Amino acid sequence: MVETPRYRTTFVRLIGFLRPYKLSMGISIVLAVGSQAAGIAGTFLAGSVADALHHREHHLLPWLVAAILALGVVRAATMAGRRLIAGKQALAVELDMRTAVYAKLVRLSFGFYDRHQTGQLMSRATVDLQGVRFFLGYGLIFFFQHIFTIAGVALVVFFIDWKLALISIAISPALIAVAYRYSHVSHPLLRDVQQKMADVATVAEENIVGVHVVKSFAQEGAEQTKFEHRSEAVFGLSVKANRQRAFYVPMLSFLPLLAQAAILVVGGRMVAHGSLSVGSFVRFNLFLAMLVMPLRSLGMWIGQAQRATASGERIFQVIDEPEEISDTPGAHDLPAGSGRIAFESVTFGYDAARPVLHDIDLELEAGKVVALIGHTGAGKTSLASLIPRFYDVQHGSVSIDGVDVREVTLASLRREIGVIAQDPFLFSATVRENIAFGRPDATDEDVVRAAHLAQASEFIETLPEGYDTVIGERGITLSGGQRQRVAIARALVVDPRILILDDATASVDATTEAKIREGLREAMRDRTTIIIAHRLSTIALADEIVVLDDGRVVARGTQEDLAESNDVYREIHEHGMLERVFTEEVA
Ligand code: DCP
Ligand code: MG
Repeated sequence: MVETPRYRTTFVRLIGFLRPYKLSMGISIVLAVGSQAAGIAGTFLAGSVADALHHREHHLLPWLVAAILALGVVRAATMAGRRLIAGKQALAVELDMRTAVYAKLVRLSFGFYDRHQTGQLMSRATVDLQGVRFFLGYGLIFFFQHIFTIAGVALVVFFIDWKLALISIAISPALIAVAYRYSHVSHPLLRDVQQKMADVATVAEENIVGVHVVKSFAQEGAEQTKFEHRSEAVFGLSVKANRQRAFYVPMLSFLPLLAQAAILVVGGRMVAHGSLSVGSFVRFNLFLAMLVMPLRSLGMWIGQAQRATASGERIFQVIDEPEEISDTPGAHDLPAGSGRIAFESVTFGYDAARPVLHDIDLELEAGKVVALIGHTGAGKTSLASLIPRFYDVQHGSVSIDGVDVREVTLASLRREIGVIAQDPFLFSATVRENIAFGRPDATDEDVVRAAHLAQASEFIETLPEGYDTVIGERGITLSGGQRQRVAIARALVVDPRILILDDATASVDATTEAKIREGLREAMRDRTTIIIAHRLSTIALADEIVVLDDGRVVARGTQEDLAESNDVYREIHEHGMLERVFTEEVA
């Protein structure tokens, strides 16, 4: 059953989830054992009925039947109690595990999400949790119940006739061997099935999220083929697993029948010779029938434990993932300040071996607006994402008002930084809830004020239910420019010291862009603002421009300075969006 130390560790850790439920586990096991004991006693009395009939002691019959019935009631009552208690505990364990996984998922850093596919994570949070849930909830209780039944029945049959008992027990080693073999071959296979299932989830997820791309390139067919291939891989492996099951499971239930046949032959002869009572013969057969189920279930249980452990391994991989970005011991809140940002010899790469920012020294004055420009891939977004500590630098430091961002708590740091991403994500909730996301206690006035600053209030008021309109998947769809303005309002409602706008106006037309720009002018007042921009009109908002090229700061200055001295600036100016917008504006 146990293959590797890692496997054993995972198993032990899974069991650890039961620790808070020791009491209810204990009670459930006692009840489970109690119901089995009542079953064994009842079966024993059934043999006594046969003896009573054989010896014509008819007056005993009513008593025996009453006792059997009473035992039946005890059995039913304990079973009901066990189901109630164990069922609740199973649900509670599931809740705990789910909470542990999600608590980890929300704490994990951007780097983790860069490295993992959404489908893989979703499958861990759902399919794998399911695999573990049943096992942890009921598995162990069943295990004890089966073990008790097997041991109890074995004891009773030895007491009746040890020779017959030996015959019936003789089959157990073979049974255990087959069960072991089964779990041994099934574990790696089942893990592969789980893995391939996650692949399927990934393709499905990408096709749903990326439906626009798939359709606009008319790749439905190709994507379907890809999906089918992955699904077929799951099918193939599952068929293989099914073949194993089809062979081993019947085998596990057939072996005990061999023992039963032997008992019928040997025991029958003993009854004929008078060395065994009819009652004991009946008991023996009933007890053997009673053994078949637990023995077989034990085999199944091993398979289930295997599956749960395979799932557990994958869940623990998430739970064990180091939190790359977390509060350092002794972290304090970001002290009050005006928002001066300093990069000192910063080198950073998503993969430490491949830096995308090299030796950056940059100081941004408090309350000023800086436009960050550069070719695509120059490292603009990367540089900006170091300020809220979405990633940590490999060398050097990033500080705000003289304090290294790694020394302060993430919560206090991020509260002071409003980030508007290149493609802002809005929740499927009301406009109000989206704007108040970073400050759930924001009043209606706060929300309206932020929307006003972001030039969003006008269009929000024309929505069917104003600020209570549900947007996103469950509601109406906003245009790119509208989403961007809601995102700006969301950033402003927390009143951050620092504002980072990543290409915030790239996806909107010139008129909307002009409106957003107006909103920004207000929003940027008294904040240090970094605008990653491509349009000259947006860049015009800035007090200063910083030019990044290939991960290095190559120039900084005003528009006029750079127009004369900087090649990158001129190049962007001549080719990129800058020129186009510029002409549009002039026109
Ligand atoms: N990069 C990476 N992993 C990520 C994000 C980026 O390896 N999760 C790489 C891709 C680029 C480099 O880092 O080679 C810089 O990427 P940026 O996103 O910082 O580049 P820009 O923001 O300047 O580009 P754009 O104008 O296209 O947004
Ligand atoms: Mg970018």
